[in-house]
Amino acid sequence: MELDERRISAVIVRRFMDRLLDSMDLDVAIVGGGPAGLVAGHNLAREGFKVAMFERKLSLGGGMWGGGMMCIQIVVKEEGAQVLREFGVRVLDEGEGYYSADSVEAVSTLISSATRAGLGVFNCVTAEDVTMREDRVVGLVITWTPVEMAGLHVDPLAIRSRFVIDATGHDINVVRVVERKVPGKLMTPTGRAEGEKSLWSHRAEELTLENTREVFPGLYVAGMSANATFGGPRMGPIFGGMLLSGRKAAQLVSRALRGQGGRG
Ligand code: 48F
Repeated sequence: MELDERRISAVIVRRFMDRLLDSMDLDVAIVGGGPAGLVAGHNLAREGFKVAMFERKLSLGGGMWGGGMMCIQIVVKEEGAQVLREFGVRVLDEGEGYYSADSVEAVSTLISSATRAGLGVFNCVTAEDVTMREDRVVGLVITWTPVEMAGLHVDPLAIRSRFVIDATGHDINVVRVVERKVPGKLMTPTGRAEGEKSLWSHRAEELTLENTREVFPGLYVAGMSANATFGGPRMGPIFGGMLLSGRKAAQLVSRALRGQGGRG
């Protein structure tokens, strides 16, 4: 068989367009492919919901690849170690309740598990805005990251989603846009994004989980986004909170979808 370049190109374009068209109407749109978003996406996809992830960068994994200061190891407590083991990541017992894992193995395993579970991934795609109705967020406005980077004046596209999860980490990019542009208040003490506080690993681990919840009708926060939205501290290279937050976000959204007669 002689390879035909047109055939190669056509396969790529058709497959991608099928995926994009199929994602115009989602159960859950996850913005951000860090550890929290990946666990949430994996669990929701495994339940049978129609879920897609939009990640600004070329690669998924967010801030997990680099471990702490590019020493490619992460640290977790027992509950986080348990989540990693469930995914098949090898975990070392460091004693006294500390566990470690290779960050590259952890990220690549999460990505592989999530995509195999059925999570539709759109990398190099930035969520630049949300779509709204009177009382809730109903989807995302997306564009190619290179368009955003080049500052090109190109109109975006929009997708519909019954729920959106902001898993954009420290920057809380979806929450910020809702705070700025959607009428109404966030479900935070001040009605606005409270902003992240300085590093306190122990407290941050607890708060990440507590703060993982709905922040505006139709919009949930997970991972570092939860703490930055509700005013918790950052936690440094301890990642159990991110994993458990992703799991909790999936549970909450799953319950909400089932309450609406969802597909999963
Ligand atoms: O930052 P990130 O890894 O978020 P996370 O899952 O985990 C936080 C930890 O990595 C670390 C930490 C733990 O100690 O504090 O920072 O909460 O991943 C967030 C992802 O969101 C993408 C961004 O490129 C990153 O990969 N992202 C941010 N804004 C957008 C976006 C956007 N507007 N559209 C698409 N992706």
